[in-house]
Amino acid sequence: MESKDRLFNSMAEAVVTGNKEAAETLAKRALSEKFDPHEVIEKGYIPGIQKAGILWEKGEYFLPELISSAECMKAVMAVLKPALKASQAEHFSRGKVVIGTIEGDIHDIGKNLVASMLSANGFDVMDLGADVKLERFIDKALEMDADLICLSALLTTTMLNQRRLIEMLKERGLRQQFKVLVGGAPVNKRWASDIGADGYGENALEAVRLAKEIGPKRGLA
Ligand code: B12
Repeated sequence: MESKDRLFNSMAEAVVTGNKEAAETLAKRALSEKFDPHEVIEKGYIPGIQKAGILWEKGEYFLPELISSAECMKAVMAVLKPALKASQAEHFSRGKVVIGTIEGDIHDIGKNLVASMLSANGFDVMDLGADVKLERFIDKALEMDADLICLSALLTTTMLNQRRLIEMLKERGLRQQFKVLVGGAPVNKRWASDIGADGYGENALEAVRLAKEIGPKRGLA
């Protein structure tokens, strides 16, 4: 147990210091020791990017450091993704999801995590990336007859686009056709209810729980 905690600490440390090689090596080690990839992300790596964020807020880190930490998260997710998928035993689709970081916003670490977890939990996920135009979310959701649209926003300015997207769905008479989940650091339950979203998830696990609860039109969950 103690060694597991030590491993988690080393993972966080690798992300904080932007040591991509160490971050990847530790992820591979965790896999070879058969650790649960969800736990590894939640307890090992997320605390690292959060700490980098705190150092940035304190003015001790600047953009280059933050970018290095973000690169570590991406590298680690690439290593862990197959294991996340493999940990999902069922092979039916729980529903179709369109996900992306909203227009004007390039933060994609949290969105990637949510997308990976949804996919690992049996959803068909179409990840549109970051800085996604509002029309594109709607076009794609229509094209694939999605159940859920998941919108990530990390900036107080871009979270306004979550509201805008819901307005656009209403204007086009499509609001009933898709459930909309919102998330991201500045977002909360109150905001979700103010803008008429169907749900707010504080983290990736919560996103999965909500998606299972409210998601599928076809009652597969
Ligand atoms: C890493 C980071 C960056 C990286 C992003 C790299 C990348 N590829 O994503 C870089 C360095 C590029 C960056 C750039 C900028 N950043 Co920045 N960044 C951060 C930082 C430190 C961490 C974000 C993160 O990845 N967290 C870890 C992930 C795992 O958490 P998360 O994103 O919150 O996601 C979780 C939940 O929110 C939830 N979730 C997320 N999305 C969704 C969606 C749904 C549907 C659901 C249900 C749940 C859900 O689940 C996720 C997993 O648990 C935050 C600080 C913070 N406190 O958030 C600042 C922060 C978000 N950035 C900030 C700023 C200002 C910027 C810049 C404008 C800086 C600049 N001057 O250029 C630019 C943005 C440019 C733009 N147009 O987007 C501010 C925002 C302030 C504000 N109030 O708006 C913050 C808060 C830092 C600060 N305190 O000043 N940033």
